[in-house]
Amino acid sequence: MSNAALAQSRAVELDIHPVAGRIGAEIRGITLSPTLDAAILEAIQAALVQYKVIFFRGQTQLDDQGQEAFAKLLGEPVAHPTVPVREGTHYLLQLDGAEGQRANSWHTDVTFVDAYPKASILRSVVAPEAGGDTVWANTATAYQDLPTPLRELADKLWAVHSNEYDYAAVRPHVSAEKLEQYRKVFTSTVYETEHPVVRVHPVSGERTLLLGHFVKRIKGFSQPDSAHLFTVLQSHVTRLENTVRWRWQAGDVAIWDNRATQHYAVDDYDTQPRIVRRVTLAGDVPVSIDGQRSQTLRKS
Ligand SMILES: O=C(O)CCC(=O)C(=O)O
Ligand SMILES: [Fe+2]
Repeated sequence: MSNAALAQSRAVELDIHPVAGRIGAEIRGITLSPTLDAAILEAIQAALVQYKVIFFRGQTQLDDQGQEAFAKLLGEPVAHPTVPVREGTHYLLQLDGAEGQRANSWHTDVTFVDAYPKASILRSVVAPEAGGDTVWANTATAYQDLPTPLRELADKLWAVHSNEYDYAAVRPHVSAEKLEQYRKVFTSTVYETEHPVVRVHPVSGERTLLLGHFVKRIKGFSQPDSAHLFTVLQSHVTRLENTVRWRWQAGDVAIWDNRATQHYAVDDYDTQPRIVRRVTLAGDVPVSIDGQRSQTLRKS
């Protein structure tokens, strides 16, 4: 759907303030709750597809249960496939900086499974005074901006995504013991899934680049060629022109379209406390531009 059509389909007008030129908008004047009006929800869904990540400040009324109940209004919440949920909740994943849970590596959530989440809803519980921002990248504009020969190559590529990747490389400050503990839990089941590098967005019809740190290799290439190709394409995703950066306050909620973005949590807050909690919503199996569906190759 075009942006104009999306805007027209909105039943109510939201108070929307774009944060960056190509991705991200703050929505003001809304109190997120499990009883939010259907017309407002529809407008939020449309804004999410259009802006790809939307921000709501000051949602301190939400506790864990409130976040889970609100999430149900936007889709079907799903727990992480391997990491246990937070005690007393059904779907919540907590990321605590003090526990070394610092997602400072570009990724799309859970792409090692076929029907990976369509959206994530992240709530800041404790925010550093300064630092600990999160950055999102627009994988649709990244695709659109590729030079034609590279875009034509990307259109044909498939990549294998796995939850068995280089943990040490993305968590350099974590103790060896914590790292091993985390790796064991995260890979208690090992997944490998083949996705098209170019995915057609099921709602907007946009073509998006589907990459991020779960990519293990590009199909049909040697490991070194695979790594080079990945770097070239991934570097287009993370160009600053495609990004938006959010400076958190406790109570902020960010919701992103996980089918059209990657994100990175900046690890510059040292020992300051930082806690965020996430609920993800069930997604559908990606489809390539020629109509082929992603496939899980291994789950063991
Ligand atoms: O800590 C953050 O800001 C983001 C962490 C993350 O990658 C996620 O919640 O999916
Ligand atoms: Fe993430």
